[in-house]
Amino acid sequence: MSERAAPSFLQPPPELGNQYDDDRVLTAYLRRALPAGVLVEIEPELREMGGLAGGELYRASLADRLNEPRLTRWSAWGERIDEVELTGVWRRAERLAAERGVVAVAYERRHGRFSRLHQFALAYLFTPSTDLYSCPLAMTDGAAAALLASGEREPIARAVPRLTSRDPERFWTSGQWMTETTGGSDVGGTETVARPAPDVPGGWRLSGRKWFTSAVGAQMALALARPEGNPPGPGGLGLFYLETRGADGRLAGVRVERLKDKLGTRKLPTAELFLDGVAAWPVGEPRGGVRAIAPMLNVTRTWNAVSAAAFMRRGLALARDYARRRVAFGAPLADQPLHRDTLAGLQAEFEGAFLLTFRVAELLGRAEAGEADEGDRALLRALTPIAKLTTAKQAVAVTSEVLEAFGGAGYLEDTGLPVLLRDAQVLPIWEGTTNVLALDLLRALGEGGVAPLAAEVERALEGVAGAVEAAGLAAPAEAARAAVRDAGAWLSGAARAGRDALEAGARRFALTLGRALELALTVEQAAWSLRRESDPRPATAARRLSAAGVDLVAEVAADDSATLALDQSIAVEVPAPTRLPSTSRPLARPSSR
Ligand code: MFK
Repeated sequence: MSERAAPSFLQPPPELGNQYDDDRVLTAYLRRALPAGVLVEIEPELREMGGLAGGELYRASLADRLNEPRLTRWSAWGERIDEVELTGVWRRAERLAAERGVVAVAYERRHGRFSRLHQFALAYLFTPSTDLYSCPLAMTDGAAAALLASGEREPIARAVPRLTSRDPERFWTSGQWMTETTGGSDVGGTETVARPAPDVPGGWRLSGRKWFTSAVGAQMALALARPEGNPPGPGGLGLFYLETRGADGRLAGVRVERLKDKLGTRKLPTAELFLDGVAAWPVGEPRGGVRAIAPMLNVTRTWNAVSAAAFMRRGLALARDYARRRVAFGAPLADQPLHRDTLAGLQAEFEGAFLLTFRVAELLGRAEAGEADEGDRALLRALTPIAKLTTAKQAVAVTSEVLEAFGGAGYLEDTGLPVLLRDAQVLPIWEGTTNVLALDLLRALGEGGVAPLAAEVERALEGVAGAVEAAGLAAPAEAARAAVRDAGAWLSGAARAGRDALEAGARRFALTLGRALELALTVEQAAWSLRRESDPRPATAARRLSAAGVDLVAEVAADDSATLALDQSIAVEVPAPTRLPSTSRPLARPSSR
């Protein structure tokens, strides 16, 4: 038997270190945002999670690459069982998440208003090495928040201690069952019916098909359904609490029709379910369900932004390490100007996304600790959709570039790189698309316009003057202010022009605000890092983010959009060409010499 000759060259693969210690952006931000005593207390947990994320969990997720959850619908003897077998990383992640309190920390509130920063820092480290186990955690966190906001004593007493437990044997995750064939965005079309059930004390039974539900392994779910006799549309929906399994541990009143065949997030058992009279209890009045589930949406959207920042950071950590190991044209990529320039642009996007996301976490923590004033609450409401939509788009763009930074290796499945892009692609879709979130921003701003966002930019830029002059930050600071001013002027004009004009420009408006806020928050961090730690790197990121462009507001006629989007020709009158006077000459003539 002939042996293959050993290759003359072997490329060392990228490696990860401790993902807490190596993350200059996370660690500097926490030093700025947390009281020193809080940081000293939580740092060992973060460091430990960073070690797992860069070591054991990362290796486990690479080794488990080809595994996917499996649905077995029938037993050998013909019984309908609908068993879903999870992957090894997921089983490990479930225990770890409970033990480390990746949800619980936010509700234990050991550090008052800083508890959300603590929790989301853990989640950010945990996410990129656990095959999207962050999805059920996001739902679990959101369900706990929605139940607590409802004030409904029974489901709170039954579920919240489990959703926030650190004991893996007691820990429950929650599903969020909204999407039906009529739409994941327009949930007002929900066809699932709720009927009072005399055999269920105080309860109802739900029947209908949920087309796309998060992780089917959950022990409970919050579901939207229409109580029989309620009017059509979103106003007629109720929010219901249900438990998925009976006392025997088997699914009760729920059939798993199939697992969805998705582009990415393939470790996540996203399922199509049939609710066959599952017992459920209303959360609040059996109407106004959209309003009742909104606290869940806002928490899961924050998780979405945390995941976006985490994926970008993971991609950059790998690409940066690889740039030092990969030699081409006689030099490591890290020493080549164009490669460095490319990575620098990505790093700036990541830094902006990170700071915007964690500003939302700060405000959420403040609100939950009862320390938010009216201005903070208005800002949190507006920043949540802004952060979700802006960071999700950045995550797709950045992970796509990260793959390119590896050349052909970035396109090969067994490097473990392509999954970064596939998984990131869900972020602009999950929990509200970019357009749905842009419209939500209009809803959130209401009559008040951009005032809370302009105030936030001023807050971030307050007191940075000396550092601004020193590090070339005046232009980025002014670009952030000008973009918010421009967005405000556009909003007033579009509001006068009518709803169509407002909606047509809503995405550009929202992304402008997202980029402007990222820039202002990056300048704020830059000034602090310069003054307190003599670190010029965040200032470089601010200048770079500014150079990449902030203001996307543009005057686009709604008719033009309709024409281009649908490629429809509309009759236009074109004036006859004006004849050039006979004396005029062509602008450029080939030289006769
Ligand atoms: C690791 C990553 C984590 C992520 C994993 C996720 C996996 C899960 C997979 C999925 O489930 S994806 C599907 C997710 N679907 C959505 O996120 C829904 C997207 N659609 C929307 O968000 C629409 O804007 C919405 C359904 C809310 C529109 O519904 P309506 O009923 O037409 O809205 P309406 O009437 O304006 O609002 C009803 C009430 O809710 C109003 O309050 P009032 O009744 O007091 O006036 C609104 O102000 C309130 N509301 C709506 N959105 C809100 C909100 N309140 C606070 N925050 C919000 N975000």
